[in-house]
Amino acid sequence: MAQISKILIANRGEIALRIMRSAREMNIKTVAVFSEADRSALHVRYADEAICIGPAPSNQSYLKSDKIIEACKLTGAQAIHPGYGFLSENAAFAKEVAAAGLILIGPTPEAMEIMGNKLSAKAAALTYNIPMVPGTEEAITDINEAKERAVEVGFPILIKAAAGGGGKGMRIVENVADFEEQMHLAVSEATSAFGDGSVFIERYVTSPRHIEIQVLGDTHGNIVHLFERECSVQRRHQKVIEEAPSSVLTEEIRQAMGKCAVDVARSVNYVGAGTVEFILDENLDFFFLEMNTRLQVEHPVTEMITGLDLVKEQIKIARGEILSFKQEDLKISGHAMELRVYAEDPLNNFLPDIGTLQTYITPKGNGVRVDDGFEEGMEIPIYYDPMIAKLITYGANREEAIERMIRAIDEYDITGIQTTLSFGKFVMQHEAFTSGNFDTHFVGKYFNADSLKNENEEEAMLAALTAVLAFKKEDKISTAQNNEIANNWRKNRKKYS
Ligand code: MV4
Repeated sequence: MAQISKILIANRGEIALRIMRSAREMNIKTVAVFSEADRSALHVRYADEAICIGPAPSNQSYLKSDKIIEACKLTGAQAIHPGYGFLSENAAFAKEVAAAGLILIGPTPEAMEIMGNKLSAKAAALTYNIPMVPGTEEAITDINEAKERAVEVGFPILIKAAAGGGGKGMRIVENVADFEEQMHLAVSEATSAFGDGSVFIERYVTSPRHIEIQVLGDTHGNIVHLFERECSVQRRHQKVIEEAPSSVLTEEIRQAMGKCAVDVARSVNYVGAGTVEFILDENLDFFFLEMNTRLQVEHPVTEMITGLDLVKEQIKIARGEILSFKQEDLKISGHAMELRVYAEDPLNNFLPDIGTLQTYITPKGNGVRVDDGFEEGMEIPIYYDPMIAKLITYGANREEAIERMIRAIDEYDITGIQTTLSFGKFVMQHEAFTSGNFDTHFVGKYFNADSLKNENEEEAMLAALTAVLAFKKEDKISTAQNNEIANNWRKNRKKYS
């Protein structure tokens, strides 16, 4: 057993705060690291100690492994929690941490290396009978052989970079005539992007759903899965809405997918929290894609339906504890939905919208959780990922989780920057989403800026109407009258616009 009385959180924003809260509940001291741009950040104020590790740019601060390890030695932190992003899946960092005699709250460097390369991930998974998309299991070395295999597999196919991931380094090839040119482009792209030109091919599953399984492994060989999350509502490979459980999985598919996820984890003796990614086709057949060796952004929806605190589980595993539950002890209860709130303008192609939070009031009440790292008056720094919060709602069933999400979005009051809240409401109210009949093409298929313009116009007009009525102090009107006026406006809105 390892004694961990102080943890350094090598991250920032909402995830740093979220990790610190669990540590505090375990009476573990926390150390924040921060860049000069984050000097007044909430995670710095919340931690028991805080160390500035450099200038704003990530490669001069949050990615500086030597500074992070130095901060541990300076404060006496025995362990590091990397969060997600930054160094969380960096095997070299994991090795440096071990060499410094410190504990990384995460998997082994070996597991990170194997799963960080899509071909070695597939090779590991092949030691178990894991369903994979037909294609090649080795890097392409002979273009004519590859072309033959592509014809066998059937177009359209995907050319994927072995060192890629999360959608980076993927090319769709519609027919054999385009194959050679696309292959050369894919290899040169992978070489320049990842320093590794290895590519492989797979049949392109054209309208998949993106389903991932959370796994937990301890240092005694116990591995369990904590059911699935559905992450199909994505924009250019950036997840925007995640939910647990999925609206389409049957109990049978859930068990089969869960077993595959545990087998993939076992193939690398996985320790800690990890996520095994699958795609599900229209026939509800699923295929292994890749494994993420970190705690993911969307882990809260799994926490809500299982009642577990995944960060506490990670810390217990890092201390050498045995998982306190077996697979049969784990059950799904209720339904959880997460909306990532980005400082991006959905009316301007989701471009980052930097600025100051003039107003920042979070929704509250039954079944609402907000994981965020900002408060009113703070500036959104330009240096980092523009996600400012995760809005999570929980209900007895999917309908209630959706209703709560809509109510919470309406209550969330942010001014000074544009956010993806209105986009989230659009999704929650769209029939394809509410019916569960959607896939990874949802955003491309159903969303455009006009979808929000009407909504925004209506809200602006209602705000103006309400202001006029409120201004005419002598007209004491009831809510019912106000609603009637608003409804009339809605019905006759063409006269106003
Ligand atoms: C695929 C696929 C369809 N067919 N592989 C996306 C990132 C990484 N997790 C792997 N991904 C996919 N791999 C085959 N053979 C569909 C996805 C995919 C996706 C692809 C394009 C646009 C959005 C997507 C969202 C999730 C998954």
